[in-house]
Amino acid sequence: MALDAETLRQLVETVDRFARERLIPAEHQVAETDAIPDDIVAEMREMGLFGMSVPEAYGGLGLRMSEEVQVVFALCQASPAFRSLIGTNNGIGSQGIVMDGTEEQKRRWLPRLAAGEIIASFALTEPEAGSDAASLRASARRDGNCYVLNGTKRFITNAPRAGLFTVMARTDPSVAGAGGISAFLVEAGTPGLHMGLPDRKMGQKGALTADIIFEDCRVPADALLGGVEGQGFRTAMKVLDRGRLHIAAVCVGIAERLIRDSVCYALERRQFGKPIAEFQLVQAMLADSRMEAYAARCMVMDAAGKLDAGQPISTEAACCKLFASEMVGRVADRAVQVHGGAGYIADYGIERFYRDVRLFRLYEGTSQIQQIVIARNMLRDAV
Ligand code: COS
Repeated sequence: MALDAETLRQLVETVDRFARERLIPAEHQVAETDAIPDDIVAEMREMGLFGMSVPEAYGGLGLRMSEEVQVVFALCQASPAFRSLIGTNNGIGSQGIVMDGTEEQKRRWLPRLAAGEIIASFALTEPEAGSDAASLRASARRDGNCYVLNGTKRFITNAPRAGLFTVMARTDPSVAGAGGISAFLVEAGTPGLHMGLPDRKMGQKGALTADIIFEDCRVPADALLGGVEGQGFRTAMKVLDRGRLHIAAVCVGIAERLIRDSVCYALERRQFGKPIAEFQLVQAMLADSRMEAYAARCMVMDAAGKLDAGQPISTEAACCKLFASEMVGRVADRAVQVHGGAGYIADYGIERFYRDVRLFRLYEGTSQIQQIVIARNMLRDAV
């Protein structure tokens, strides 16, 4: 649904205020406890944040991508842990169902995902299949009216909280690559589905990941996404195209927060008898960060507009993810530099962002995978 300009402005303003008044003050607690307080989760549910990308017909806000990214810019001025909680329900955890699910699967799952009643996870990566996702080994063997799943999935975002997993598994062992892979909707609590301990990560405390292990996990045949075998990898790639654009928007929001904090600090902090903001070498760092964040924002808005217009955006999404995730790494590095020694001290929060943003160059496809996607598409389009 295209919101009218005034409704969109109000939504973005509400999320902006929520981030400033509720989320930023809770960042330290989230990092210390590795958990998001229940009252904040409840408020996120009430605001509809779990269902931004779910069509209105299934209980979501049904935002267009160009609207969703503007909400994400505002939300992501706060720690990325908050976005991560709603990220899978809006992105990789729900979009497979939105794009390729049967009507029955949509009716069964999307309203609960949109309401934030359950959390969705996306289980593609395995111990031996990361960037080379099509080499995954998890298997789903047909047995009467069921499929029997076996295998291990690694680094699965929100797995410890999830009520529903979209699991990519090989239904046709005779096909080595993408064609033998199917997607399944597996409920948490299904016998044979085991959860690993939450991973101990470099950053992004409060955003949980874990292994999930399938041991003769039996799911009904109607858990097959879209009811068609052999489509799982293509679904995953389409979901990731959209997800990469969303992550680029996350990077823009965080970069803008870090720039704001750097400007405030540079105006307050005095050395050599004046605020460090008056020194041109500090100004150069601020200006470079502003320039790069602006470029990334423009890229994201352009690609989102193309997606809304129904154009293919595989190349644009990879460009956005590549540029924005590398950009926010540089911005975070400069933010530490502007803050000097304080940038290295936990109390100021800047070092936490420095660690948090490192993940964006890795998940939903490394920077090198984005380069491959962009170059492959260029070469394909040239012939
Ligand atoms: N949209 C729709 N279909 C796509 C697609 C896209 N963006 N990208 C690929 N496909 C289809 C291809 O058209 C092909 O279909 P056909 O068999 O019908 O021709 C199939 O998927 C296989 O594509 P391809 O041959 O390009 O697959 P590769 O094994 O070479 O892998 C990369 C492609 C490397 C791009 C893919 O494995 C990838 O993105 N890896 C990173 C995975 C990732 O991001 N992991 C993060 C974990 S999730 S948080």
